[in-house]
Amino acid sequence: MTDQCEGAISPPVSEPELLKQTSSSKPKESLSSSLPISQQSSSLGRFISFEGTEGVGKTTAISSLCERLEEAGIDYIRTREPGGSDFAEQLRALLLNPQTSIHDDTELLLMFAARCDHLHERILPALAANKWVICDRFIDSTVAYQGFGRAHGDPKVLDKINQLIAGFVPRLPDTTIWLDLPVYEGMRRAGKRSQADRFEQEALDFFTRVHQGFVHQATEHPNRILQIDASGNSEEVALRIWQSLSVDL
Ligand code: T5A
Repeated sequence: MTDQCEGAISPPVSEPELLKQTSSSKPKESLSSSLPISQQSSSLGRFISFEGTEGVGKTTAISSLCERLEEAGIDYIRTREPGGSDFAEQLRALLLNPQTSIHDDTELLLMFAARCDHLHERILPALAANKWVICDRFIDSTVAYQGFGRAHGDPKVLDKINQLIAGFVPRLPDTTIWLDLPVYEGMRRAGKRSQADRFEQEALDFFTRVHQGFVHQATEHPNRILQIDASGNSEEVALRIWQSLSVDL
């Protein structure tokens, strides 16, 4: 996961720092009048997740959005899944370790165990404090990766996932930004990095199914999930996201 924002001067953020990263808590009154998001919505905590296949540019786009939120004086936390809380980050390390060998059901349950801790330790408290939560991946990744990538869209597995969501996820994102890009293009972008994690080692057909999973989710939840064209440079993508959020919020 990269933390550097193309086109903006922002130093790389280490993973522990990323976990703690919040906005500079500027007062709400400094909200610019040119901000496309209404002033009314800025006073409420918003939960925005980012989704997509490998390397589509979520981390980069989140950095751009966070810069805009800071400029607008909106208080936010930036987080990610799997991970985002101390315990969930320990599970992340196990889940992404190429040496880890586990049953698909174990992987699914660990994703939810991590999510449960993340929700109760970070997401829900932040929302209760009227902060915005910007989260790199959430439930739709589980449907896409475990439901479609691993289980080929098996309705029984999708049903299990939906039951876990209903039972253990008390708050869904208000808006999900799905960065849509041909799978091979995302892999090309991500492939510039040296070491592949446990998921990145999967073959192209796995990620093709993952992409189908995001298509499935966008079809099932058209009001929550905004499909954003992730092609073009990072500034173009950031602008599309900002304009979509201004319409949606
Ligand atoms: N997972 C996760 C599950 O299986 N189930 C679940 O329930 C959950 C929550 C997480 C893994 O866990 C799996 C899915 C994942 O495999 P991760 O490290 O968070 O692992 O992996 P990714 O989310 O895929 O993160 P990546 O860093 O690989 O991809 P990003 O964040 O989408 O992309 P980003 O911004 O790092 O960009 C990748 C490269 O492209 C460049 C960047 O500079 C960077 O080099 N780039 C662009 N290049 C050209 N044009 C643009 N517009 C660009 N935007 C970025």
